[in-house]
Amino acid sequence: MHVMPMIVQCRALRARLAKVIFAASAALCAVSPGAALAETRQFSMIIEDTILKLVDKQTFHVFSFNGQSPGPLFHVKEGDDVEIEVENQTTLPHTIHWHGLYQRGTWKHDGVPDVTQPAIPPGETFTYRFKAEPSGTMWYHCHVNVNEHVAMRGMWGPFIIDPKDPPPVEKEVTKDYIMMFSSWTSAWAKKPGYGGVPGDVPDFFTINGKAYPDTQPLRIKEGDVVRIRLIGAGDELHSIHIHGHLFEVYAKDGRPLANPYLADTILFGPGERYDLILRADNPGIWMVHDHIDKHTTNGSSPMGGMMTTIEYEEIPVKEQSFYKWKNKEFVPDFYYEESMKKPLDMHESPAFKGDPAP
Ligand SMILES: [Cu+2]
Repeated sequence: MHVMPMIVQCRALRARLAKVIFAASAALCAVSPGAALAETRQFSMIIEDTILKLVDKQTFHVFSFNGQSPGPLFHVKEGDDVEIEVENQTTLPHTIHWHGLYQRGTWKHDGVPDVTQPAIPPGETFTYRFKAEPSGTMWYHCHVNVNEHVAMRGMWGPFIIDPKDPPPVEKEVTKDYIMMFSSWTSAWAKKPGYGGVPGDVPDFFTINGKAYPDTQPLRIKEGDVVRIRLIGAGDELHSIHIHGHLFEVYAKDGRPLANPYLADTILFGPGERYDLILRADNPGIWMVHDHIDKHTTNGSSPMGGMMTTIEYEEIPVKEQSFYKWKNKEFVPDFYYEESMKKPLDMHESPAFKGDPAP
């Protein structure tokens, strides 16, 4: 009964101690400008059985990271040495693959069972060590039974690596959002260890683990330079359309494009990432949605799934009598936008926490 909280406390203490050491080393670095020393960053993550609410009454048994799905944000700098201790408290084996990272000289930390390591058995811990490179929008996910663990057990999270020398447009960004897309087959919701097989009919579709109307608006203001990082974390194609604007398709899989282009709709598939730059110049309330129409349903009900809005501060939302979200309770950090403003670290978000599975 008391063993688990003690382990957690120990971990928290260790993490805090590590932070103090790193803060001290960072201060030392600050007195030698130009040294540009890579930092070592240590984190820990526990994989747990968790019940996540997708929307309304639809819950799903997931394997969460520190109780949340999507998992915590890892936000580090290019060249940092990263150590992540992963403890498996579920009854099934898992690994973590750091999608997009080079793993030069550390291929045994790429997180693929039976290819780069044995899977982490229930009750055991594995520490991943690698250099944060290349820069850009990366992500992490389990690589055991990906058809189930990634496709419908919520085992993914964002891994953002800031470039050492950011291009000018990145310095202009005022709001930075992360959107992870995934689909779910409710027939398997209560059957961990099963599912993700041919014949599945996905019937719930989420952005950051929630389906409309339980998603959140992107709150911006005129003049904002908005970066939106789209991550195909699930098993389907998506065709995301943003109303009222053209955005610049800025980066693909973390790499800035040689020839960025303007668009209002972007198609991407499982595993892909696109970074969009949107200049906020058209105050209003604007729809953002997947144009693959079945992805905007919840079960058999229309007007759900992968939909959200952009709300400009200039528009008094509560006065729009027709607006579905006029009285919505706003949950910040739903797109990691608050965490992205904080110092480099691992950031958890209450917005993504579920309940412990019985
Ligand atoms: Cu797994």
